[in-house]
Amino acid sequence: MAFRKGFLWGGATAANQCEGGFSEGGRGLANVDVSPVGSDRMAVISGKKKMFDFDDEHFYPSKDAIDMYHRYKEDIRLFAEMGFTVYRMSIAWSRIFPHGDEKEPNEAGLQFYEDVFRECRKYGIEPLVTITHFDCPMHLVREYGAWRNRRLISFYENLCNAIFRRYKGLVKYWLTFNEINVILEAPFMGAGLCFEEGENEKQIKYQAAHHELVASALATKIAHEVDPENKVGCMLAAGNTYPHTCQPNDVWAAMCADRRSYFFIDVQSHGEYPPYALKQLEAEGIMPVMEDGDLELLKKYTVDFVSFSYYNSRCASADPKVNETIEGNIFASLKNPYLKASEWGWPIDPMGLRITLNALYDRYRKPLFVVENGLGAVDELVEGENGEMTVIDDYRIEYMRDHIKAMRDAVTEDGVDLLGYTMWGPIDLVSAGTGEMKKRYGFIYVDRDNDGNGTLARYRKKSFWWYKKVIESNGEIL
Ligand code: P53
Repeated sequence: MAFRKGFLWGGATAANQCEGGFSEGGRGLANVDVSPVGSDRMAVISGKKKMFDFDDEHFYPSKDAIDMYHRYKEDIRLFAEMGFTVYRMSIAWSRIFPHGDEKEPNEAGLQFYEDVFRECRKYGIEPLVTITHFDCPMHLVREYGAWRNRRLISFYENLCNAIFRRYKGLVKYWLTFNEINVILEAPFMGAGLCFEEGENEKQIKYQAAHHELVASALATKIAHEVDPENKVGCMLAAGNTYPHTCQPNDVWAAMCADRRSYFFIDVQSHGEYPPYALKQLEAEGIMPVMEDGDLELLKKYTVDFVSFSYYNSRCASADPKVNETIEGNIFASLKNPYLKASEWGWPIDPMGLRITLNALYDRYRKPLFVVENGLGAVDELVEGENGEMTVIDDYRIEYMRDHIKAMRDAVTEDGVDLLGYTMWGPIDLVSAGTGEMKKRYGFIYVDRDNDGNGTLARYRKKSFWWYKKVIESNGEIL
């Protein structure tokens, strides 16, 4: 048997990319709502162009997304039909605390997620809950400058207290911050950060990161106090970096690129700032301001497990000429000539998943959880044999099969301790990077386009039936 008994199989979503209902149930506005689809998105999510509210010129796909706020029963039933034993989802902070700084939580928001968790439990699906998946109440952005302000720690603590208490017994697996390292690459999306002319952006990012790291440690503390059964994980946007050549400076460049991301997990898992980070922050004069007790908190409340997303490996060079050819989306990277890429230019590298699993297990020696992986592609809806609409998505099946095989090798041949696998976007949803609907990951097709047209009807793709078998056979039949 390759995967352990009780291995958790499922899919992962994020509130703002699927719920919609952006102003219902007393929900407040969040940074993720005001990020439009289209050419301005990159500038907005990276904090370069301030967009603090909706305007008439842009379309904001997260306002309605795929309307899971109203359709979650139908969608969870479809997940159950595939045999999911876990469903990773996130809580929209501004449903629970619409402004973020209230004393008391919003009952309608708390009730909504209680209903969702009960619906999961009805089918024996374990919820895995991301406390913040890129979202921050807009009021905290405007009034406090979001995570650059230390007061965010106590607002986040209030959120944790409210949800850990309310969902005690319903939820056991928690992730503190989705892709915590994205704060460096897309600071408005990752942490609500915007910058003024002349500010030291890097300093602000690391100060905000320090606040998140302390908040994450506090979340672990509270979670364990409220219920010793709770398991808390960190979450990294992973994908190992390869040197462009075996020239030692390229190897060094790759190592530095990886450390840029590892930094966060080094703190969350080992409980201290790693020596290389201390040296660098000091040398650049951007050491975060810390308060008494911060370092003790970080040391004492490390995570129970390490989770990560894996879409592709990366590639780095020390040669400025070579670096001129870097292609950017969020994680700018050199092209790897040995790998094919998706329609969005993301390299496809199953072996890279095995490498990443091993690198993380060697480094942290804690249980791992693959909480995102998948292929964003253009799908064509056609009429299936039974007369129902479907998508013949063999390309997606191939991507997932190869990645699950690589994961199996890491478990059976390398001895990596793996808790589960939640592929990204089991139902088509709004893309975080581009805001498109056209970039689809799902086993379930949603009838909606980039401009918001469509019936929102759900259709099972070919991969739906494939994944059902994968789960049934615990990863034996691929
Ligand atoms: P989209 C960039 C690189 C790696 C992971 O991404 C990323 C991003 C953001 O684009 O984000 C994660 O939708 C994230 C999800 C996101 C998913 O990857 O741009 O946790 O919210 O949807 C896929 O194709």
